Amino acid sequence: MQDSEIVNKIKEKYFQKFGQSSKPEQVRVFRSPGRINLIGEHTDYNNGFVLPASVDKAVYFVIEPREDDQVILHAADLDETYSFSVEDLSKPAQSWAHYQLGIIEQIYKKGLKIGGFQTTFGGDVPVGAGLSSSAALECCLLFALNELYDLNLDRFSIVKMSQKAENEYVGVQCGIMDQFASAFGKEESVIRLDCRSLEYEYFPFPMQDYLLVLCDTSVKHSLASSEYNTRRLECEKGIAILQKYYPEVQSLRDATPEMVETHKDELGDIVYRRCKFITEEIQRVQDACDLLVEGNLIDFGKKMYATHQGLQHEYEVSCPELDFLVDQTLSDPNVLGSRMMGGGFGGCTINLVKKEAVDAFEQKMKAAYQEQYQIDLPCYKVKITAGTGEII
Ligand code: GAF
Repeated sequence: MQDSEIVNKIKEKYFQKFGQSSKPEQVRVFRSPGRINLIGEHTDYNNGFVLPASVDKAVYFVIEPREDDQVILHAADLDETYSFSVEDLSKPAQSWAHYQLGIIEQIYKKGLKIGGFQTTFGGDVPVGAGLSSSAALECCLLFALNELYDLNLDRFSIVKMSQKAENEYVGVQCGIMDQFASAFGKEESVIRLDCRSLEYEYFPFPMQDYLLVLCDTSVKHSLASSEYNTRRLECEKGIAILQKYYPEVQSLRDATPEMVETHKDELGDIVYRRCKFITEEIQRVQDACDLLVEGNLIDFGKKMYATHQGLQHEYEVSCPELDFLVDQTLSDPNVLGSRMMGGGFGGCTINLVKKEAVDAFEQKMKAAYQEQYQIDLPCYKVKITAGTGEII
């Protein structure tokens, strides 16, 4: 669906819910996209590099300030409402509202103030598919409130506060990649982000004759969040051991695959494999960017496969459904690269597929997945679009 169609639908629901505004100029619309990640998985919380981009699936808020202190959140897709006083941040039963309350909490933690507001929000980022609809929600609301209440926050603050909302209020210990990609995305470009310094560079993504297609396993194994936290702890164990020999290693970003190899025995099998993957993956992002500059999509695709191998066997965050989908592409000459994307244990694979073969690719993947798991496989062709902003 086009942006304008979705916006019209959400606007319609807003006016059905709240009636016509007495000050129509105060009703504004904001958009934050979901994200993909080409290479650089689980490297963000290791202070490494990532290569995400924001896509043409987004969250939209139709929003207006209120004269009282009430906040009315209306989730268009669920047709559910949660209302509260702007100063009451107690956790509601509706988990979808935690992201918005987390944002308000961060505004207070900065010593800033806002008044009441009413909003209808919705969009087309598939939930639970690994496109980070949660980061899009957080960035969109904070960007909107920043405009409505002149909070004077720059994009970096919006990103950091959105990540903190997720860490502190929602309780998910995510890194910074998703919020950064949603806020800083640029049309037809991937972002190489240094998660330590937050320096970033855009690389035009030369699609040539290829398209990016996501294949959504439609599963989310319950291990996802506990294993995510376990991986973080395993990386910390690795750092503590490497630090004994290399005091300059403050995070795995400062370590090299050679250091990890040298201390293989002391790291032990599991921590060794985690550290090996992360140090190699950080290097892989840099190499992948060189390939983009050369326009070498063939070798770029090989890096995507290498990332998947590492995530499957060394970092162990894949799952049979994701591995199955990647395996299906291995003998397909129209696919340059395929890998699981995001935190793992479900969600999507990202595939670089020859344009003219995309329809056949989708059909083949759907049929194979149906036969293996008796599950329908949604496939999304994604375009890289701009990051968070107002729709005028
Ligand atoms: C999830 C997290 F939210 C990100 O911060 C990142 O760690 C990703 O998993 C793995 O690369 O999306």
